[in-house]
Amino acid sequence: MRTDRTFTMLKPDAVEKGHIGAIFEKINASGFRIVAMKLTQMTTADAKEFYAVHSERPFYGELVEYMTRGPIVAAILEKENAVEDFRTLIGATNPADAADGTIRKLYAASIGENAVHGSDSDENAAIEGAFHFAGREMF
Ligand code: 3AN
Repeated sequence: MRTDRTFTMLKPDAVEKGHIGAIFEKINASGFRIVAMKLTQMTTADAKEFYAVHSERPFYGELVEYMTRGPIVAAILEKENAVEDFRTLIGATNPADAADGTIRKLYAASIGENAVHGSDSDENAAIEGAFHFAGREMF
């Protein structure tokens, strides 16, 4: 399995607020290469499947509603140590705990609406990338 790729989504709040350009500028400046990218909107079924691991959590319904309310930017990013380095770049799940200069510190409003997703393992990066992209959309 590749260990040099991660998967990200700029979530509906980040897209609504017009942060796509600023966030990708940080992603590029941090040395990630864009392997795949698109503006898309998840259906309720898509979001339920994508976040199935959280189905027993109290925030699951709210999370599915939030993630389907508008378009997202889905992307696959490549860099050595991509998963860990991207998690460092985005910062803690709760923006109140995120380090200065991280994407969530700069652009996220709350733990629920936290602007950006980053895969938490190489295995999930591959699963999540394949969820959103066909092979011919990866470069
Ligand atoms: P991360 O996105 O940092 O990997 P996860 O996987 O624990 O965090 O959570 C997935 C998503 O679920 C978060 N990005 C956030 O939108 C939402 N979420 C997580 N924890 C909470 C919470 N306590 N209350 C509301 N939403 C949450």
